[in-house]
Amino acid sequence: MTRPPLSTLQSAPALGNQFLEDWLLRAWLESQLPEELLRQYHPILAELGRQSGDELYRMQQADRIHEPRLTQWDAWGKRIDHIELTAVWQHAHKLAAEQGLIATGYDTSLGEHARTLQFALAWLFIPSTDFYGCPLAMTDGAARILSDADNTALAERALPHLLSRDPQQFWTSGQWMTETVGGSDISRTETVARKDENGQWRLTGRKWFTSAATSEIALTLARPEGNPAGSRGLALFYIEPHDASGRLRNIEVLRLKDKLGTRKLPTAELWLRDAPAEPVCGLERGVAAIAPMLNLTRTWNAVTACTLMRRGLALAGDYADRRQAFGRRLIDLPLHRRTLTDLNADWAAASAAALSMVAELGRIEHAHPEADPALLRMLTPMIKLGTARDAISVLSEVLECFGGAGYVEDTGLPQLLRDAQVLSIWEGTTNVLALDLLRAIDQVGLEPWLTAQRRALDEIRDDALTQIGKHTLPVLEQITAQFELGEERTIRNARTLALNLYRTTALIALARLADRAQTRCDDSTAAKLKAAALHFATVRMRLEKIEQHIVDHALF
Ligand code: MFK
Repeated sequence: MTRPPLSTLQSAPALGNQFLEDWLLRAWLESQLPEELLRQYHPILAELGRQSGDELYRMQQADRIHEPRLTQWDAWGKRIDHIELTAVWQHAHKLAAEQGLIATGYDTSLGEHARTLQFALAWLFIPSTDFYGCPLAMTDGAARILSDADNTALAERALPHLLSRDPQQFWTSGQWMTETVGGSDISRTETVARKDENGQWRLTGRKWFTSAATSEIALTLARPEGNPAGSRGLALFYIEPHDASGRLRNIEVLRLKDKLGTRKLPTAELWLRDAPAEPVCGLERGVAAIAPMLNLTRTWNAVTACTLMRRGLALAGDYADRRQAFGRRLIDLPLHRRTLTDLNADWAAASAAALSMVAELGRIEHAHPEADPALLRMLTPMIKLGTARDAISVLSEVLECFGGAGYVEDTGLPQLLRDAQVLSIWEGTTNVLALDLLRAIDQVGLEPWLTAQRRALDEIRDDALTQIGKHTLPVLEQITAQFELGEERTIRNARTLALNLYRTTALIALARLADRAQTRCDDSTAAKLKAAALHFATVRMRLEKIEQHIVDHALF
């Protein structure tokens, strides 16, 4: 048998230090943080960036075919419902605690920058840990709720674990919401809460999609017996699913979900049969009570979208530098270079939007006088839905940048696209979030958003960057002026409105970052950011037309 000559083999893409090579993340931190904090965190981020591109990435690839395994019965017939996690997940738990992936966000000594630093760590951690960011997102949400809930007993019990940097003490939290009646319309939740003869609350119902089923605690919704229908009749409960010996407490794991992506994540279907639970904050208004968790997991979702795009683009960029085709490196082929430019501009705009949302969150939690909760209420659904859609389209193109190799499982590349697909589903689909955005606009109007965008534009000094921003705002003011809230037409246009608002927000955030980079970053980084902003504005900004007269066509 003749073998092809070895010289025809070309090398695989490789990753360098994922912090030092990430010009956008570094520019963001340089433009946001006081010098002393930057100096303090630079070595920490550089070390995590090194691990992310080196041993964590190698470990992830070596562990590629493994998935969590559910064993429901032991050899002697006892029900055990044990979930065995993958090696990456076991390591990720330890690393997340040690690196303070949750604790940093609640470190009051970091002031308004706590969230920026927390999500900078997450930025580097997420793409190399097989979606361990999912339980971290929910843990963050639980920590927020328990910090604010005025329930001293639960706060004293759980918060030291959720905020621990000791892997032995660190707990993660699940969020058990979706039931068979639906993941979007939570108001129809069927799980019932009743008090037993000892005064202990117990929950009975079937939770259909519970991600990170191995977490030490979970927040969940149930309807106390006798409460009215609808979301107001639901209450928020705290659960510790396992007893001290690790056995589930009146909970059965019916199966692990056979998902398109995020396959390392043990998403389970659970049956609660009088599972003991504690109310977190009263016995009604459960959806409102869990909303802070939803908003935080949506923030993590947006950051995850950007980090997955970044991972795909880092690999595609490296590959383009080494792969030869048509007598040249891919990067020297004009059309390939242009494609990578388009994708990097999309990523840069998405990232600037997501990171500015994170900064606003940090300012609000630190009671910054200029921070505006109404603005964040709008930004969260808008940026979650926009970055999720970007991640799916960018990562689909990233796979194409590798030709056939992008379609082959053992390159590790297809997983990127499959995982990204969950981002527009988990924590609210595009349509649900578009409607949530309308609800937020309905409450406070567009003014908080317009004010923030105008203020950002006013700060821009560079001529070219000023032009692109200024061009966009009047268009948006015009479009939004045509909206009549509550009208059927507005609801039908909600997705278009949301995406237009998202793209404009992203462009302005990127233009402002590019402008700041001119005084705070090195010339090469500033030039890259300016190029990304101009490219996004002139080539990639895709404002969609709002239809004033939609008629029902007989399509479906
Ligand atoms: C990581 C990988 C994961 C692996 C696989 C997972 C696959 C997918 C699994 C899933 O199923 S994920 C789906 C998760 N589900 C969601 O994220 C919920 C999506 N639905 C919504 O967000 C709906 O908008 C909502 C459930 C909130 C609507 O419910 P209602 O009952 O119609 O709520 P309503 O009446 O609008 O609001 C109730 C209260 O909550 C109001 O407060 P008040 O009682 O004071 O009036 C609202 O203002 C408040 N609220 C709702 N959304 C809020 C909020 N407050 C702040 N922020 C928000 N986002």
